[in-house]
Amino acid sequence: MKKALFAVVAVLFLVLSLGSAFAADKIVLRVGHTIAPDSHYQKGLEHFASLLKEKSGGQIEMQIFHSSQLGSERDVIEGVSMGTIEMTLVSSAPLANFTSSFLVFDLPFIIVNREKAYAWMDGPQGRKILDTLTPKNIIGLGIWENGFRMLTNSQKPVVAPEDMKGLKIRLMENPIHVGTFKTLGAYPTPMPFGELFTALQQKIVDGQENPLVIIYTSKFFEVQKHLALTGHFYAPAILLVNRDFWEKKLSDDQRKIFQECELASRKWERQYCIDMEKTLVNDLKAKGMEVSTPDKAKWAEAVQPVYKEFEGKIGKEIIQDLINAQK
Ligand code: EAX
Repeated sequence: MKKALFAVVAVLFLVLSLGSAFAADKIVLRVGHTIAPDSHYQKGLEHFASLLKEKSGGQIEMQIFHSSQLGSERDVIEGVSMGTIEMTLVSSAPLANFTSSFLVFDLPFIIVNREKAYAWMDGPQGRKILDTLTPKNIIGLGIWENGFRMLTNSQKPVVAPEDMKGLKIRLMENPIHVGTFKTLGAYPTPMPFGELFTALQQKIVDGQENPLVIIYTSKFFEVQKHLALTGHFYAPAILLVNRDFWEKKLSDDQRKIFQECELASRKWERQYCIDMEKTLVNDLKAKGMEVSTPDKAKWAEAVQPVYKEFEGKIGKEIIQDLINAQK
């Protein structure tokens, strides 16, 4: 009897100590983003978190912080670089402050074929661009999607490029975006996303530009009447991880699991964006927005000088390569 009791206690002890050993091994990472809790970023990251949990047998736990809780995009990029945050998903545009290699994506109307552009971003060219972050202590895991950016404003319907003259437009902090809107005769006002809704509400700016999914989930329709389906920039979303976390905290097996889950989630998130877009124009109309469909060819022509202005900084070859890859 005593022996049996001893055996039970011994087994219990073993189970408990193994359990706490596993608990000690458990890896928790925080990921911060600036967009709404029902956005494509949040959904994609939630998908990623649940895959990671499942494939790692519960060893890797990802905690997601939406709505700029961990700071603006500039803040979270710096946080990942310094290791105060493990991961973030951000538009490529604010990365211009850290490396010039992402600038090619900021050129207006450069992305014309989503599928082919995905292949280019997922291939060696995309990898080369992502790897320019390594010296900044950042690992670029993959290129997800924010989306084609559309223009909204509170003043008037926008159809022709000339309609932009004199409008004060909030932009991300990016020299090509600013240059593009200057070329159109607008007043560009760079500002972090977290301040945008209030700025629109208080009419500090007349308008802004973002993908439909953000216009909808951030409720910009409450403070913006006019929506123009310009699709003038394509914003890739870059998944960034702190390099020390990546190289020192994760085992080889865990890194492999991480990469597999990331690839699956990237595809899932891109498809989610494409699916959402199908209904969003109607959803925004139902919320009271008036929608115009500008002639993109005219807009592309109007912003041509931007290519000349920035091609030296970006590199003619890479611009041509991205264009050719979509033919
Ligand atoms: O990365 O700031 C913006 O307008 C972006 O679209 C947003 O931060 C998502």
